[in-house]
Amino acid sequence: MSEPVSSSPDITALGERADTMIRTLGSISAEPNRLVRSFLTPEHRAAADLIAKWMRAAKLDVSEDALGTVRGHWPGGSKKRLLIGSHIDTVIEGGLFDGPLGVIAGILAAEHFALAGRKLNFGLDVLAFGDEEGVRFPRTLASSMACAGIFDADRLDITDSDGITLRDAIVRYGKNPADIAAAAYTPDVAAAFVEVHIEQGPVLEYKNQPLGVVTSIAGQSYLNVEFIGEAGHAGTVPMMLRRDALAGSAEVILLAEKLARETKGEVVATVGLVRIPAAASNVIPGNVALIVDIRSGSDQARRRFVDHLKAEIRAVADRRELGLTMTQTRDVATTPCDPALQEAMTNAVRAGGGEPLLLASGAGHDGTAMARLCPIAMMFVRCRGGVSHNPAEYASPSDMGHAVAALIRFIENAKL
Ligand code: HGY
Ligand code: MN
Ligand code: MN
Repeated sequence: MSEPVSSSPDITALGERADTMIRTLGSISAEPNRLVRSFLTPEHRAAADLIAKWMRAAKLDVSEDALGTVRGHWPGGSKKRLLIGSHIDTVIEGGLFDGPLGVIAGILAAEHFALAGRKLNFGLDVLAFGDEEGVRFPRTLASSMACAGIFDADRLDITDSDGITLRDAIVRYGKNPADIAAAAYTPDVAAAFVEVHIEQGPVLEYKNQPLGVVTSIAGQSYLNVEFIGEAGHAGTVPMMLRRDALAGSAEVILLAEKLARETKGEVVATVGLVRIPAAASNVIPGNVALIVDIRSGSDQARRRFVDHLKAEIRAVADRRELGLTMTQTRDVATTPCDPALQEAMTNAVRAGGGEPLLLASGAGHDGTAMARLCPIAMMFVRCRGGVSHNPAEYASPSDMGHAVAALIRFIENAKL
């Protein structure tokens, strides 16, 4: 009996469906006026249920692992599986496309084969991870790490801002931490991991290309800095007698920006989170904590930058007679995408008429964890103005349709 043949992808219809699904998923939020969907929350549950419904409609076998990753499986002719996925959690006041696009593209691509009853030489697993943004817990990628078999159990004791441990959050979500190990794919099954993601930068738009192929995912360092000064009355303490922890923090924020600018693009540094536990307009801040997010495509440049910034932060503390605690809570190496998969992805994109750009990703992705399990590939999709982590985030239905069609071609021609 000849193999069933799936029809050639209808790019317009795929793009419109992707857009409708993205907007439907985007309506699931913890807050009415902005998109907030964090790990192991009721909103994560509702989003996971919707993803599972879509997977079942696509004729995929649906399951969920101990960290809430929703898995849609289409069996193939061997035990090998192509893993396709991204995340469904968001930053606070996030955009609709960062993460969900990769899950929805995976569902639509897998559906293309499943509805036609087409068996490939390998199975397809579409994965919806719930912990990529790291908004709820201070360490991130828990769900993809569990799939990759590199989940470290000591993170079960980290707590969110309400003091709830990851372990308790898993139990409250209805899962059993004892089942985390069973979530891991074995290398003989996981043939490759592919993620479709918005570029979150301006290059594809500038070059007028709808799709790109990712070469590597930038390495990341996190410096958690806490200054301890002396709280005081804003009206009575003379300026020269103050030990103002927020003024010291402000110096660090501007230093990180200045030093990063001096690297002329090699390193980027951001302070996006400052905590002032006893903030009041008429109190000299006595205690301030901040996180410096440092990224680079070069691990050497990033680590050199971290050492330099650490020395400067110590100098600020000394000069201002501030107490200082500084811990490096993240040191993630740059993750290369597999060269053979990059070529396969380039061919799949080119067959759609584009001339795919090769781009490094400044943003982090679940692929960093999945690369510890199997070779990875990423496809970038143009996003308007390169805007992301912002409600204005936007990818056109046409570009999303092209992305799904390219993913289908990638799957059709994959040699795993
Ligand atoms: O931080 C990142 O790059 C990703 O969006 N979590
Ligand atoms: Mn993302
Ligand atoms: Mn993101």
